[in-house]
Amino acid sequence: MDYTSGFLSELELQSLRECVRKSYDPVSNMIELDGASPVIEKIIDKISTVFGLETRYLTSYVFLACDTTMERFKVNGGWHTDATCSTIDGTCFNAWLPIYVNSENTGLEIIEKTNNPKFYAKLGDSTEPLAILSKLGAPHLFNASKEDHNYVAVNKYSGTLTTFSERDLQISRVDSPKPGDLCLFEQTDIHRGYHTDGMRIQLSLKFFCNKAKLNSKPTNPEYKLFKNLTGKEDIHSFLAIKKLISTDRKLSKHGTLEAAIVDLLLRN
Ligand SMILES: O=C(O)CCC(=O)C(=O)O
Repeated sequence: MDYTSGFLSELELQSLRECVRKSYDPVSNMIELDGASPVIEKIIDKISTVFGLETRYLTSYVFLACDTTMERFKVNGGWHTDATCSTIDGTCFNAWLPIYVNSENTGLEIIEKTNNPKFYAKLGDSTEPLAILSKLGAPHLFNASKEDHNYVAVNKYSGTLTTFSERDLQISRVDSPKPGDLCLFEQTDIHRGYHTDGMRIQLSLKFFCNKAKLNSKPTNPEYKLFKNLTGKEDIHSFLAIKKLISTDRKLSKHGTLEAAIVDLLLRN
């Protein structure tokens, strides 16, 4: 991973906040960032400098981290890989960029492949959909395990279970980020946000390597439907169709409240 403190200037940050305020739809946390292309270009340049890879922008998500939104991670811990890495066959990056922070205890943890090669070798292909559950949340999955592990990674495609403990892994951390800082990491690196007290509003902008293709394996469940409907192969059209066929337009109980908070906190 690569961390840059003060990646955005105050002016760039203000303009990005304004884009988020205008585009935020509380039904979905996927966000169209109209007007944010200078920031997107800056991130593409940064990925090229640090990782030596040419990438294209895919989409963005907005996160509001507060005690209520983090509640659902309490049982299973929140570790995950990003779903886009199962849609795309090739290297994908997550650009984690806080735009509002008023908490001292907030940040990100990443289990990087480069620092934990043996662990990832056990997991198999890390683009395959992975669910990570804790002993507290799924005790029955630990019955056969002789080890004193507290997590299990379930590869839903290959059907393999890998138990593990955080104490055996090298975990990279971003603690107390400031708005406008940037953390770049691969989407197949298992990660989670952590947070208590106050609020953090943050963007996760997704990028994919120029050479990447749409994943045509069965691990991408909508691929065949997309192909039948459009005959196309490009990643952006796939994402548009995926959005179109998604029927989940139910507003969360907190949805309208979250929209009001995001709007209020991001006013410059
Ligand atoms: O920042 C967070 O709390 C979660 C972010 C995350 O999971 C992501 O960017 O994929």
